[in-house]
Amino acid sequence: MERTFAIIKPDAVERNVTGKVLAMIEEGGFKIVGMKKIRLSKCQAEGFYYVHKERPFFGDLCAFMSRGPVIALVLEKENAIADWRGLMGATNPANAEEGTIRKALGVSIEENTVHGSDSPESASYEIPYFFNQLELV
Ligand code: IDP
Repeated sequence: MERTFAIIKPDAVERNVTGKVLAMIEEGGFKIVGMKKIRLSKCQAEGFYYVHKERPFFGDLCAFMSRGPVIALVLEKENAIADWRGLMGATNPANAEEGTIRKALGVSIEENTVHGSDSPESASYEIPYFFNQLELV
């Protein structure tokens, strides 16, 4: 079993499609082992996305991620990291395949509905950024 970290981003929470995303997660065979609704400060978003700090969209991305509540999740499954990236779809919803969350619900390359760890190293940073051991069941 492998764990990955996911976020349902502010665009999805604002549009009341949280339940649709959670349904796709469960239908995809993932177990939700941690879940919380929180609102990040700009500073917390910057800490979460520090690997992107040199990219031109970093400021806009952190403003977007802190503009409203998000759902933070830890998902468990065999091959969870790669399978969750597959279910999310391409970063730009315009390029995402049928059946993916970003194809179904994404708005733009920035407001693309979901986040997922891209490697075991990322998951090891991102899971404890949001959850302590007692919150993972
Ligand atoms: P990923 O979320 O598919 O792994 P990354 O390249 O790691 O994509 O980018 C992180 C997040 O930054 C994306 O999910 C998206 O919200 C935002 N982003 C990526 N590229 C752009 C861009 O060109 N313009 C604006 N926002 C972007």
